[in-house]
Amino acid sequence: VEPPAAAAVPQAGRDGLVLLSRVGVVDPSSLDDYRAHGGYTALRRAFAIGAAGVIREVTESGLVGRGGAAFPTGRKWQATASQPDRTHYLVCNADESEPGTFKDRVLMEGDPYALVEAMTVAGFAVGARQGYLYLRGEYPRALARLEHALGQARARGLLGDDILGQGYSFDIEIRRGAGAYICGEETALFNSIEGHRGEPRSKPPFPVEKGLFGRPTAENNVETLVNVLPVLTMGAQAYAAVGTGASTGPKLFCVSGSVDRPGVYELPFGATLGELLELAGVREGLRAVLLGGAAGGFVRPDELDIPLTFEGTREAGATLGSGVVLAFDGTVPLPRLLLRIAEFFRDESCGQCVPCRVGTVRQEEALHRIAERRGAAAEPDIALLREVGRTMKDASICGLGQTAWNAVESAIDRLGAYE
Ligand code: L3W
Ligand code: SF4
Repeated sequence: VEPPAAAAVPQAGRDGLVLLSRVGVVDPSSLDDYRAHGGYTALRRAFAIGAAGVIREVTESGLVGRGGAAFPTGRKWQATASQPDRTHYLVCNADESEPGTFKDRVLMEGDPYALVEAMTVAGFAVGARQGYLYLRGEYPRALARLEHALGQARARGLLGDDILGQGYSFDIEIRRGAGAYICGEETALFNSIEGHRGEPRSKPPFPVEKGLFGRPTAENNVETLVNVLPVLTMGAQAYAAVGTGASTGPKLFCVSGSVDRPGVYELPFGATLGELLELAGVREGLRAVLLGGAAGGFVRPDELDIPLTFEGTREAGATLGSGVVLAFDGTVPLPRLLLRIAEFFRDESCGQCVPCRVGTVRQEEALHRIAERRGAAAEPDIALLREVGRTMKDASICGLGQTAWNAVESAIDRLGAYE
């Protein structure tokens, strides 16, 4: 399903928008227009305060990763920058593939120069001369706009040797994914760039120490990188004043399903799930909300006061993930939906480790059996699902296997899916 074009993204109003402030306003093909809307102010500030100054600001801003795991960005950059190896890399993870996620697409299509500028700032901070942008293969419009932006930036001395005469050289290469969800896992992505099978590596060592081509690498999600621009232009303190103490700054949410106005919404961390759904025009008869995508979990309609923060969702036993909010009304058959999620994980498992390769198959088989029996005598299969789910969570190598049972578990425990 095509997500809405950038210009058509419904928003609560432009006032107060930070990450989406230029989307639908700026001409995404024009570097001059980008500059006229505040572009390249952050890079100039980065050069003025130096790499250590940038890392200090990012650390003090409280910015954490927006790909789902919420790791502190300043800590990741500091750890990469401080590695003795002389070659460092910066990688942007733009392989946006979590079902229900389309925020990075909107940013890349609507404001491509922002990502180019943010990657340049990040490369400068971590001491990289080369950056890679790993782009989801199914995003041709983002590809065209980013390629054009890279060409313009090179032609105007904003990429390449001696950027802005500051003695820093950096360039960005785009690599396209080929449709595998697992290549969004950070180390599978390295393998893919290196020309190997897209299989995750065991961690540690973490990428900050041994990443792309075995070198220290900072890998960040698109939205995380774009947040660095307001951190530098607003200053760390002003940025940290947005949101809550533990989840600072603005956040993009991808709202879809049984709502009248699906799209990407920007809100400060701390708004409730109910407030967000209200903005999107939630329909009558809401049955469940899938929060965090297929790797996340379901919440009930009586839980809409959950604050949309990392700590708030954790306390509620849910997960914010990358910001997916999928609403389902009573017309959606829950067993069929769970089967679709299970099929997805079985299909996308890379097959490298047994708990996930076998577990995702067993999970799907059990859900099929339950669906065929239409609820009768589901207990033995639910017990099997729990055992398989626990094994996948505890023993899988990467996040795919570790989260493949989350949605099914929450549907059973929170929604009473098979009662
Ligand atoms: C240095 C340490 N670095 C951790 C780094 C690590 C990585 C980041 C997070 O993602 C999430 C899941 C779902 N020294 C470190 C360190 N790091 N300890 O921090 O690491 P980790 O391992 O906690 O998580 P992860 O495997 O990178 C798991 C989400 O990803 N997910 C899918 C997301 C899909 C999208 C999308 O389509 N755009 O984001 C599936 O599981 O929410 O929480 O960089 O190296 N000691
Ligand atoms: Fe591959 Fe699944 Fe193991 Fe991850 S958990 S390495 S996707 S088999």
